[in-house]
Amino acid sequence: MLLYQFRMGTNPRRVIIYLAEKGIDVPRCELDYVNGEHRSPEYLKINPAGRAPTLVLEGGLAITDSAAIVEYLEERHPERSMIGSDPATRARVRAIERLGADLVSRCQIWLWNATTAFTAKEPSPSAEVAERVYRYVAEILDALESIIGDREFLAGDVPTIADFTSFAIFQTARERFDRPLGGDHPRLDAWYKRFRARPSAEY
Ligand SMILES: N[C@@H](CCC(=O)N[C@@H](CS)C(=O)NCC(=O)O)C(=O)O
Repeated sequence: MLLYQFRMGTNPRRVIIYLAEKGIDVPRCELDYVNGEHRSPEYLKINPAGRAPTLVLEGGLAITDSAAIVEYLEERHPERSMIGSDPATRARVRAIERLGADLVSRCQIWLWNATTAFTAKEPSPSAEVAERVYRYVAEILDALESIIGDREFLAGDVPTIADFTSFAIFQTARERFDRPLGGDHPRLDAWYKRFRARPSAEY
């Protein structure tokens, strides 16, 4: 088994944080983002989308999506579930996790425009586009702020994949790009700070 990753990439970090929380590990291959290793002919044979993470299994199957990788690993390691131990809980966790996945996608377009770090994706970053897209980001922040209520984690009182997905994009925005994502949402802000103190959140 081999996990292709960018150590600081939002979607790879959904898997990296999961592995740390789960207390398991897999061999890793760090891709060289700056030099475009993820777009090399060799890597495109493994993941035609040229994105990370990818988990390649012993038999050669390449799982090319962070959520699919996490679900696969959960099935292989069902002990101490990170999705929930009954159907209703799993449905709830997955619904919140998918809201987080939407947040990741919207934030990516926002960050491509709000910063100059992604010229390969957005050659003409635009503050005006960033401001407009941020409205779609805020819509999901408002929903998550309401969902978390007074609980410690997004889906309840234990950490789940719902936390890992949303936390990764908060961390990217806050720590890589100095944008206080969720800073104006007091419950999410407190959740972020609590989760950041966990060893799995080490950057
Ligand atoms: N749906 C995919 C998205 C993967 C993705 O967009 N990864 C980003 C890093 S966070 C990437 O590889 N970007 C490089 C590119 O698109 O060129 C997943 O969740 O794994």
